[in-house]
Amino acid sequence: LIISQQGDFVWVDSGVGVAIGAEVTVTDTGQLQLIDDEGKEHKIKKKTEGTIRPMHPTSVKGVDDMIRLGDLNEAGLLRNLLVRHKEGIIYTYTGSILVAVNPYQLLPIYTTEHVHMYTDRRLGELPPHVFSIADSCFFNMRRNRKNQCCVISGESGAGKTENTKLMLQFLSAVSGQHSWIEQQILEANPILEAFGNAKTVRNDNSSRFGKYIDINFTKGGAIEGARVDQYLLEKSRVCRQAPEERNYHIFYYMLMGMTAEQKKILSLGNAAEYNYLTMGNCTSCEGRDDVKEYAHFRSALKVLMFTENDSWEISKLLAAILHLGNVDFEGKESTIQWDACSGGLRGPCLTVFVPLLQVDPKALGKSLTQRSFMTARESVTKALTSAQAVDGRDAFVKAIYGRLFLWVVDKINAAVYKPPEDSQQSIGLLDIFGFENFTKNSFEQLCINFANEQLQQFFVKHVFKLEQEEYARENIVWKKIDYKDNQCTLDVLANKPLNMLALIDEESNFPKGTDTTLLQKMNQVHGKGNIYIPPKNNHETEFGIQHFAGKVYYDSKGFLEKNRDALSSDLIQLVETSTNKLLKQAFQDQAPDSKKRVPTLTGQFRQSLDSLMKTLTVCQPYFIRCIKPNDFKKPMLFDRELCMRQLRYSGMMETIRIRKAGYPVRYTFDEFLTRYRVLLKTKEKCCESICETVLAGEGDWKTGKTKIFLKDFHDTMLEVERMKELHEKALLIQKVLRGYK
Ligand code: AOV
Ligand code: MG
Repeated sequence: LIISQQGDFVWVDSGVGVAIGAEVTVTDTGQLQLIDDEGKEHKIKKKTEGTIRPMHPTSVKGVDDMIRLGDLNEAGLLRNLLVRHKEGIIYTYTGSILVAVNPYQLLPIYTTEHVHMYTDRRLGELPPHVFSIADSCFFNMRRNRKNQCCVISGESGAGKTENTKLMLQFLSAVSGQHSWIEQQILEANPILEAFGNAKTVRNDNSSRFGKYIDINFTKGGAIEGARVDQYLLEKSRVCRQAPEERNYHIFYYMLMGMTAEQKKILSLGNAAEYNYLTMGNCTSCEGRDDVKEYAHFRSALKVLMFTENDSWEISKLLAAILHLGNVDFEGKESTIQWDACSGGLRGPCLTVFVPLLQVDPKALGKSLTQRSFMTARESVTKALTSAQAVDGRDAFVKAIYGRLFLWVVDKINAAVYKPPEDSQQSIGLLDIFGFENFTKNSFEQLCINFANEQLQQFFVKHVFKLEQEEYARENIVWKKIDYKDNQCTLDVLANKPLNMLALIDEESNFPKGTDTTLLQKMNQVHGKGNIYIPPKNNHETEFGIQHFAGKVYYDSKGFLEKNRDALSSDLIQLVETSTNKLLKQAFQDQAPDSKKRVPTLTGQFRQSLDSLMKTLTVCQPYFIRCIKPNDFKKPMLFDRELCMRQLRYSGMMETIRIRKAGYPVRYTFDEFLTRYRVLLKTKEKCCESICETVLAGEGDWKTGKTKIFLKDFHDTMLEVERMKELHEKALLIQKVLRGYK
């Protein structure tokens, strides 16, 4: 019998999914019974015995590095995170890959003492921590003279943005100067988040854009500057929000935080009065103090060199957006009630826009309600229907907000980016919007999930493909490890001829193209494969895609319009006539008569993702895999099924296997000797000898044709020994020098 005594731990088949851990206890009547990890009792009967298995000691309390798990299976992996989460330990390694479970509470593990503790210590010397990854990036950048990047992934709400900020906090602390530039880099975040983050049902502070922050260091390891790249802000949110979601934080900050006087000048009231802020029926966000955040936002603007005037100009445009959202179009042929200003019953009077957009109110009214176009001979105008006018207005608002966001990012870069002087190296942090699957998904979700597919492929390539290819090249004896490759999904989305994104673009450029014709083409080209899931019948507008992280259904309605992202030439011309400098500056490149075809959104997005992938490929990558423990944003709640799903699709099981069997650290013989010559105790100058002396009996390492292959902890051992050796030598030299005096 496996169960012998009280206090033993076992695995019990839980019926659904993976086995659950359980402890042997004694009932009042003296019988042995099992209490599983979720507190459920299991009677021990003869017939259940077959479903009970002993637990390896490493799984009882859990381990820092999953590679050390004795029960190397899904149950073991899941329980390891669970028991650690119960004790408030959120970080766990898989070799040098960090798994971070969102604690949904403030933990006392990010203090200055922790920064000091983790500074200049090798990975694995101390308990797993995001600071340790940051320190490793910093150390490796300097040791290997190679740019580093850290790819932080996980679904919406898993903790990517928080961990990115913690990496930044650590890097700016170890770079050591506590200078202006470090403060500027840190303070760029509250500005970016004010404009680019919002409350969604998944995350109260959800990033609605992707960002890559590249931090540049001098040779001496001091921060010299940084650059922020942004990816595809979700502009539709400015005009529409799903139930229980908010618009971008900045609007609520502003309405709560501005003085009554300022608001009066901008004719602003409370959030509840604006159509654009109330679609989700949610104007406040629990746990967010919009007044305080506004104060922080304002002080951050100062740090990033935005003038008082800049800040006021921004407020003017934001106010204009809110007022535009309240403009009412009447009748079949739209008209704006010119003089319906009384009491603001029917939306704002157009004169409210005069000080904000600095345009002629009549011209504004016209460009919102009419469209002009060229016939063969002359230019004619045609009245828009109310519905068309609403669409045109929303497109205008999205363009203003989108361009304002880009202008803000440019302005931040102007403050923090310094062209390299002292030949420099960099650490890049990638924090994009996480994988999303809502009840209704649209074009934005397709773009977001496409970006996540790309990142997953980058991970797969690095951790599985390149790794095993190199073993083969170097004649290392190796048994191939299988892994889930999402390349097929990426091919259907973006690589094959007539891939989905190409079809969306083609249809967008085709004047007669509609969402229906797009759907037909996608069915035709991809309907037979197993990645694209066509609609059930001809009336359905939803199609599905089998993503690495699960099936997602997208509503094709609105795809083309969102992708075209077009603005009527009337509104562009209106902007030309404006005397608002910021507005004009933001729209600078949008010449109305430019013959060049404006790139579509997917076009732009693909291009920027491609260039991101190129950047990442030449860096030495680190990975942080964030896990969301429950759907309720609650501390101390670990939903086993939800976590298992995330571990599965992120390929964690296979990752542990390859990291355990493989040799993720490698040096050419030359590099190895240069660095570890100090450890050479014998005369023969070869790497093997160093390894034999320093790593004696500690797991296996391999010598290839040109390189030496090590486990992550070998690297740590070598570095620790090297430090010791150098330290002793330094002491010796000091002694000798003192002797001379
Ligand atoms: P995300 O970036 O991964 O989602 P966030 O980093 O915004 O997720 O985390 C969501 C929320 O979880 C935060 O606002 C915090 O309240 C909490 N949280 C996450 N990590 C920690 C931590 N280490 N300590 C304390 N609280 C934490 V999205 O941007 O939606 O994909 O698009
Ligand atoms: Mg985020």
